[in-house]
Amino acid sequence: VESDDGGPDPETYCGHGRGGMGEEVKRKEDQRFITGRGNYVDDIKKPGMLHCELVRSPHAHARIENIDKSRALDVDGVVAVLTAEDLLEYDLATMPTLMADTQDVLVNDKVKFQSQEVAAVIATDRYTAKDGAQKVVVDYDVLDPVVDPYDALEDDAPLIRDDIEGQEDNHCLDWETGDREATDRVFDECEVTVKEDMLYQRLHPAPIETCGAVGDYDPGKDKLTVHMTSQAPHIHRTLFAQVSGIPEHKIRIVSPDVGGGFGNKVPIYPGYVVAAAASYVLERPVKWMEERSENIQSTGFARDYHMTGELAATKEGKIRAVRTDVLANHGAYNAVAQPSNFPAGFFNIFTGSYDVETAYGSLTAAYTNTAPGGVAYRCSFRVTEAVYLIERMVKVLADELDMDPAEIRRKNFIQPEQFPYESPTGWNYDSGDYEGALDLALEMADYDHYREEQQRRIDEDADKLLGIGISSFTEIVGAGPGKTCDIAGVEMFDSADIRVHPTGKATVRVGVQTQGQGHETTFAQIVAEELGMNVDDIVVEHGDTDTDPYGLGTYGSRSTPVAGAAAAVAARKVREKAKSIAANELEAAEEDVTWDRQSGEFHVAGAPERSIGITEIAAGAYMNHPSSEEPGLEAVDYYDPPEMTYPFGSYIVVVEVDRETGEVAFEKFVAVDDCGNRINPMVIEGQIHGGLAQGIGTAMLEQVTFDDNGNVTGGDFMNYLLPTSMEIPEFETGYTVTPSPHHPIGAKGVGESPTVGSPPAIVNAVVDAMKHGGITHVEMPMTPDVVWEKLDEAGLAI
Ligand code: MCN
Ligand code: CUN
Repeated sequence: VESDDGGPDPETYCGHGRGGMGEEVKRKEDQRFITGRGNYVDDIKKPGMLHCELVRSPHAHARIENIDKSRALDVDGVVAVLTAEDLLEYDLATMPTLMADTQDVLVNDKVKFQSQEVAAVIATDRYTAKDGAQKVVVDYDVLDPVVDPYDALEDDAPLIRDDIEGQEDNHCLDWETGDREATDRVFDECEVTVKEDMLYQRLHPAPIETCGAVGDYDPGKDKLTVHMTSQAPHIHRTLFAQVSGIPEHKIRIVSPDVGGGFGNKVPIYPGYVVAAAASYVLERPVKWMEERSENIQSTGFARDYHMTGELAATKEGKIRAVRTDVLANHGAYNAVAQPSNFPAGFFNIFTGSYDVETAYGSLTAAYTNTAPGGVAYRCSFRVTEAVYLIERMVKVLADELDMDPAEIRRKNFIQPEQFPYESPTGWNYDSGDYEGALDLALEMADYDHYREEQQRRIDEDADKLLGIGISSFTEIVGAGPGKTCDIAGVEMFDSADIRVHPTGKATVRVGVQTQGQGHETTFAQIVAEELGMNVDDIVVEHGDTDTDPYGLGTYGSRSTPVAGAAAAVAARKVREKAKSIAANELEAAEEDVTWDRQSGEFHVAGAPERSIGITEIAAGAYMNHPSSEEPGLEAVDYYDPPEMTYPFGSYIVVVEVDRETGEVAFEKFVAVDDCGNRINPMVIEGQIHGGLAQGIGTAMLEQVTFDDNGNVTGGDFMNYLLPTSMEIPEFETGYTVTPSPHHPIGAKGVGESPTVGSPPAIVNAVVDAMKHGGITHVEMPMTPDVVWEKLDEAGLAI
């Protein structure tokens, strides 16, 4: 359903004072969050509820020889101890991962990563369950672990996946994209080539709320209700039905308030299955709630991409080809959370914002004795890695040619008139104006001034060096289309269901799931805009498979591109019917009635005083419906996007590097984003701030590391360093608006842009500060010791 009045032109979406598109509406949900009235999984208490604690393996690689439950069962209050043997009886000992691998729910034979789930103790309260868990005696035959993906692919590496028939080594998968021959040819003939190895380190998504579930099987209704921390309740229900054999209509998944997801809550974890299975077996509600260190050690991690990047260019700085090779650590199972057909996610967007002739990428993934994962933490399905690769390489090339990194980008940008643009790896970019965003960022950053200041400090041999880093990234968000993107076979569409009630208020239900992004506000704004309603008259619901239309969930910044589109289209369907009712109420012919976006009312052409708004129309729909229409006023839309959306931006970071200590301080941090038409600028600003903070964490502090035994070194926030307000500088944000031509309201996603775009800008800045010493790369996280080593190597340390 097209808009009948010229939207998605940004000019028409300028705010009409009712809380529609473009207005800084305060987040409706914050009232309950900031007054402690949120309702999270751990807030759920049910009569007779039992508590579950998992026994986790202290070894990364070990065969289980025996499990003795007896001492645990002797603990007063322990109701049951479950092991794989018990689950086998119900055919629940294993579960499929989102990439069709098979993961143990409770380890049957061999532990494959430290903290893997071995047994579950169910007791009357959490403390008793914990006591019981400590009394489960597991005999392990400890095997040699391998945690490094390079070591894992050595001939003499211990075989991790002996459960897969025919598997002889730790090789997980190979993947390639682009044109190898054409790319090699360009590299052979090109005047300038550059190459750099870089690690995008393993990260932890770190939501405030850890994962948890309350399973509640009702034998009277023969229905299983699972409250769980889920970014994708509907697809989780489908998977639950497939795994358990319980018919799908007899399962209800409720994802109540979710305290941050960041991709952590896309996969299904054994704890969810155990809580649900235990409630089924015991016929009592069972709660499982993860502790912080369990979350850090076992949850779906992010990145762990060992990349080699290469560019081929002319002496003038025109990039002709990009080549990359990656070794990916997938952990013990292939359990990345991404569309089924994309074994490397959307990494193949690695030509970024640049118009290059040809490109080729290859990737190998390895199994290791580490927790599974790879796609999480505001990553847009591995666009983080792709953007890091290309934005780092452009800087490497600029330094090789002694060119200004802004200038070299300008020379290579895809130009506005080239859209829709097909990339050498087959992506179809919808729209962009990369130079516009870069120009604005340069101006905001006072770029020329800092370049002069940088040189001055070098000339004067100052103690603190200055570095300026740029990243001009392009993202790809909003999966589907369903024909290319699916999760476990289900096409990646999304949905919205709008019901306008007799008094003119509305309930909107969507198939996506907010974890803090503000959907209760922004989806209401879309509907308010398209129906001329006041945003306060609309309530948005989500996260209940019994009541919401089926959707694929929130991740990959897809909510606005897909469910946002569904909300707009559903609203326009309601508006179609509203028009007929308006004509009836106004006693005019339908073709004489028009809708005015400014006033949000229908009126008779040529007689603006004869107008009618949604309240009267709703009354008409229920109390005086025209004979040509059914009573009621509602519509549902299932939206399969024709394409993805390609938000973009330019970030400029100025850092000061202390030659004595290796410490890095932020002087300036400018972020210009373009997410097409903006629904709520304040929500976007919040998304950008949060994501930039996580980008700073990535670049400066965060990394999941392992010791030689495969233990996560420091599974807590004393060791896994998250940035606090002390480490976060003042951000200066700006924006441009380049609407998506195929999205009903011209919007693109934005939730992951700042995390995707900022790490390369920060690394580029630190490298830039030392480039006169010949430094071409610094690995993340750039802690003072790492930076000092580089200063020392460059002869710049004092
Ligand atoms: N928005 C807007 N105008 C646009 C685009 C978006 O006003 N043109 C608003 C949206 O209406 C929405 C928010 O910005 O309220 C983010 O929208 P979108 O880009 O569609 O992303 P999603 O809603 O799908 O959120 C997912 C994304 C991802 S994948 C991760 S990871 C992440 C992120 O959002 N996790 C978050 N931001 C997070 N923010 C919080 N607080 N908590 C998380 O767990
Ligand atoms: Cu990759 S993290 Mo978000 O897509 O849920």
